[in-house]
Amino acid sequence: MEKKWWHDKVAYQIYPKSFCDSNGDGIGDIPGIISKLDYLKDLGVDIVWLSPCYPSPLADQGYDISDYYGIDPRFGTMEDMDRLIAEAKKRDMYILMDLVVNHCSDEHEWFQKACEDPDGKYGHFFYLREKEEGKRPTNWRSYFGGSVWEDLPGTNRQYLHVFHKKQPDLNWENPELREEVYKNINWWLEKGLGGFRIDAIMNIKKAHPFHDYAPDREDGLCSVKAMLAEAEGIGGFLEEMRDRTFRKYDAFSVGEVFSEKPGELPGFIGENGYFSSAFDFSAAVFGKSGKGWYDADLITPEDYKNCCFQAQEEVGCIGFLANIIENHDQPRGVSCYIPQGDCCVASKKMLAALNFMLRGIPFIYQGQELGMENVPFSSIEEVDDISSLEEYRVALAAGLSCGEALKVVARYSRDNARTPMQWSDKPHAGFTDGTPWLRVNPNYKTINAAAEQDDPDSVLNFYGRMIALRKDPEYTETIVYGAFEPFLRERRNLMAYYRKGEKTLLVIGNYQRKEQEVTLPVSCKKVLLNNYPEFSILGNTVRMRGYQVLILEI
Ligand code: TEU
Ligand code: CA
Repeated sequence: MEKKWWHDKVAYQIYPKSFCDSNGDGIGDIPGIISKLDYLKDLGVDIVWLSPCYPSPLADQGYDISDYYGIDPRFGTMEDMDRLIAEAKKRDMYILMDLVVNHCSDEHEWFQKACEDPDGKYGHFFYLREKEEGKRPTNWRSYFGGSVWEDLPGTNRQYLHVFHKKQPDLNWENPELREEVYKNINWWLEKGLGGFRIDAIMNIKKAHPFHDYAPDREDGLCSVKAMLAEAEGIGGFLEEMRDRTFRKYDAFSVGEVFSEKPGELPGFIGENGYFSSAFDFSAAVFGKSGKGWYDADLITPEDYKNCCFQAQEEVGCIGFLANIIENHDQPRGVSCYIPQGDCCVASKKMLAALNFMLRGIPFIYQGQELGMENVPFSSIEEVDDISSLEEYRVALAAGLSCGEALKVVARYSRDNARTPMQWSDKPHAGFTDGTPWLRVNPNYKTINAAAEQDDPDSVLNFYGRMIALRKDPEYTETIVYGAFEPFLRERRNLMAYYRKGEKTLLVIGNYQRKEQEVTLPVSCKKVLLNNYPEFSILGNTVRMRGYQVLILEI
């Protein structure tokens, strides 16, 4: 396999609105990000992905873009952005922007022009259909609830939106639209960006001609996913995009790729794939039901192991997955993947190491390195996220009480990941001098960067050690390129695997509160990382404490 500059990198996702506020307006901003670049560099981060900071009405927190060539004044100026790219470069770091081109905002100029003249050039940038009284063009339900069809203001048409009605879908079948997208990507790459994270990309190819599918809920609608499952030929668009943009700049691209069809992985991230990498969402989607969050199954340690292992085995050496514990759309990983009641410093470190040592490119989401946890919501009024509010409604409609519905939303809400970054024990966790746009998690007094920097046993310092190990020239080849192979796969509440390259490493996590004995296949040469002070071995048998994790060279 041809080596690429991103293979051995460590990436970090910033949610700009909640990362660091430099001017006291309660909203994180680009100058705030610049002020924390040294923090990220010290941690060992190479690639920084920013969730959208383009001009946006923020109907979906910036995933509704009204100008692809600008920076929202809330987040700063284009000069700030240029400075961020330059400051990152000085530190050998790369900035990724978020590429949101399945849809734009209904406040984008293209959409405004489509409303003025639906038969003109910009009408063809969207999916428009003739409006028929009392009838929708199709019965598809949008991701955020309700029909995907909405009246095009001032016309006799309706437009398609698979997400919120303020996010009209762009018509990728139209070559003129595609040209606009490529022009924009190249404009940013010319500025010296390292690349892009590519949003919701599986939605750009629709199944034509549009038709109804069997309803899957009482609202008579069916999930838009039924249509996407029938769509063929996304590869044509993605190849064209790659060749016209990323490839020319040797840029890194990581796709938000959901539910690709069996056998499609090599096309996406293989040697000549559409993207450099794609996120592994297998644990994030585990147990989710078509009915809604209220019907989801909790994930157990065995399930988590199986999700990771299946994804690793499927990808093999085809390419590199982007491994995540959480992102801005997910609850905090430590609150989901660690059995309830067992979330503690040791178990957080165990989860971190088990995920981080998988083959692929590790992506850390802001605050994950501190062990940030879900929020104790006490009322639905505290929830901002549109998808959580819809899921609350769905849960109530299914007969849950307000209290039960709130519990469901609290478990899965995207706001869990969107509360301000916890920098210190100062007011509002040191995120802002003003009033934060979203409430700070009350646990910031103990879980915060300043306190953890001073504590050698903190989650933060454990992340630092893991990253340092990945960058240790003795081990880089094995950790980056070494093959993944399960160890004692059938053993309950044990998640263990080899990484086999120049060296052989064994990663072992005792995924339970109880102690557990593990007999090593050969003797241990060296303990590279341990989340406990002790390492108790007799012969080749290790006695592992609750939630102990070990990275061994054997
Ligand atoms: O998410 C795409 C996606 O598939 C979402 O439906 C996801 O499953 C949902 O957020 C769970 O509640 C991307 C972005 O990451 C997300 O923040 C945006 O809301 C969405 O696209 C629309 O741009
Ligand atoms: Ca600000």
